[in-house]
This record gives sequence, C-alpha cells and structure tokens, in this order.
Amino acid sequence: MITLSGPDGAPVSVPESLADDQPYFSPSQLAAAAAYCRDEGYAVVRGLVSPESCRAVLAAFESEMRKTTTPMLRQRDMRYELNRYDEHGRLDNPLFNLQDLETRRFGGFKKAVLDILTQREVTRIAGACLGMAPEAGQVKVIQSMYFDAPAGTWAHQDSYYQDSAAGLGGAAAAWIALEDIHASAGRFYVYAKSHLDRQVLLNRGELNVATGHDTYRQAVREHARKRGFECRIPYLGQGDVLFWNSLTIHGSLGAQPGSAASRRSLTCHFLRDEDEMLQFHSRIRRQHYVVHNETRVGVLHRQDLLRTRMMREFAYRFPNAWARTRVTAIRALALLRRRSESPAVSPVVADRAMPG
Ligand SMILES: O=C(O)CCC(=O)C(=O)O
Ligand SMILES: [Fe+2]
Repeated sequence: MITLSGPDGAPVSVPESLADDQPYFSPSQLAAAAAYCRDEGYAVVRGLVSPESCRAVLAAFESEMRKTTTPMLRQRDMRYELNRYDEHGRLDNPLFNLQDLETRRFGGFKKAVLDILTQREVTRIAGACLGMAPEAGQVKVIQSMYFDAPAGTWAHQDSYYQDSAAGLGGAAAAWIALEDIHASAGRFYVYAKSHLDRQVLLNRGELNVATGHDTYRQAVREHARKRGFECRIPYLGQGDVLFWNSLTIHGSLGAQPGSAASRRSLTCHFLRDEDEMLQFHSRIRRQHYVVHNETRVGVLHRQDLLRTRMMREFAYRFPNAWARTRVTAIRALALLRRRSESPAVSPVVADRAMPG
C-alpha cells in the first residue's frame, strides 16, 4: 500500500497489488457483484476480459492508431485533435467514442474495442448493476473512451454529462484495465455510496456546463468532502473491470512526479436498451445505432459518413469556432429548457434514481 495525495489533496491509500486490495468478485459472482454495485455505487470483477482480448486492442492501437495523422475527438474538451504523446510515449489526449472511428482505416482497433465492450459477460453485469434480471432484456453502449497517460479527470457524476432519460442513476459504466495499472499511473477512484445521496448536482444555473463547468468541478469536490464519502482506489489488473453507477462520484488521480507508468484502459457507458439518453440534464439526445455482437452501439459523430468527416475537418482547422459553436448550442439548449415549462428532469425522474 502506498499513500498518495487524493482528489481533494487529503492523503489516500492506494493498493499496489492484488494482495493489498479486497478480492472483490470473480466473473461467476454476477449477482453478488451487482448487489455490491447497487449498495456501494461500484464493483470490481476480476479477470472478466481475457488477456488475448486486451492484447488485441493494444496491438491494433500500435498498428493503426499510433502514427495516424487523422484528427480524432478527445475526451478532455470534445475537440478534434491529433494524437499527442508525452515524454514517456503515452497518448496524452484520451480518445472519445471509439465506435465512431472510420472503419476503413481504424477497423481493426474499433473491432477489438467493440468485441470487449459488447462481450456478453460485460454487458450482463452492467445490466445487473442497473437492476435488470439477466433474462430481462439487454443494455446498449452509448459512449466509450481510450486512456493511456494519467488523465487526472476531475471528480464528477456521469449524470451531469449523460444519463438515462428514464431516471437519473439509470446508466452504468465500466472501466476496463487493458494492462496491470500501476499505483502511480493515475488510478481511477470512486466515492463509495455517493450514488445514494438524494442531492444530485444538476447541470443548471451557476453549475451549467456552458458557463459554470469550473464551478461544477469545485462544487463536486466540496460536496464529496462535506458528505464525508470514502474515496476508494481499487487495484486493477489486466482484464479487471470496475463497474459504477451514473450517480457515483468518480475521477482519476493525476500523474505522479517521475512515473512513466501507463494506464491503458477503456471506459464504456451503458443504458437499458429501451432507454433514451439524457444529455446535460437537459435534452434527449437521440443516437443512431450499429449492432455489434447483437448489442446496439450508439454512434454520434460517425466517421464513416462523408459529411461527418467534413465537419471534422472544420472542427480541426477552426477549433475556436468549433468550441464557440458548441457552447452556443448548449446555452441555447438550456434557454429552451427554461422557457418550456416541462423540465426534462422532473421530481418523478429524480425519485427513480433512489434505490429501494
Ligand atoms: O479514467 C478516467 O480518467 C475517467 C473516466 C470517466 O470518468 C468515465 O469514463 O466516465
Ligand atoms: Fe466519468
């Protein structure tokens, strides 16, 4: 166990190996893992993805993605950027929505990723974390990311960005370790039981994403501190998967000085197949779907389409105009929601977030 500075600056214990951590669950303990996830807001299932499947993604990244000169959408600021590497050769700008990549050029990487995201064992546990019985329907994939360098992702609830339109807390996500994640590699953390809190920081007023994103980030940190939630930073070895709820506060630690360790991993967000996606607590964002392994996968900026590639060119060449357009669109959305007296998030919706 080592002690590092946690998300709020207070010291946190970080398990360096499996022996330092709880065993959590094996792939055969579906019901126990899902019950733990509903109680604690997260659960780790060890060895859920095979080493071969993990290696297939890493190998395809090297062959198709590492040297590409195609701009791609990034997790940190939703801009189209070229790959950027740090001094240790780690990809420093995480990729957003791998399902949107152009098949002709990045098909091997995309397939290897989607094989994992739609793996039956993964989707079944994601569904069980949402309270679905294994035979009662399916989940679908709505979002994905690829990480390599430590990201220091701010503490947040995914719900602020996207959730289920049928009720807050109706989405689940998975963090999939493609390699053993070193304690210094910017580990993923969760605040246990934070999903049970009745108070959800809504994407509204001074916390709205268009003009109050920094205020939101501060508010989440403050909220977690005041409520006294326990920060947990599980050890994750290759093929281990951490599931969490869209209301669970989570993020990842930043780079540790002098460490060259990578955190090659995928994250994936799921909804019940019949649910719509609620974006920014404001609007229903409809997606088109492709089907992979009999699972629907939502596509938003589909690079297989010429018009989306043209939009990408514009976004890449004029990043500031692109960012302004995005912010304007989000503001307009908030305004429209305020005008129409039918808020997307009604008290009924908020109630469904509460277990039991
Ligand atoms: O691993 C990270 O840095 C953050 C991932 C995350 O927040 C997500 O996928 O929702
Ligand atoms: Fe997140």
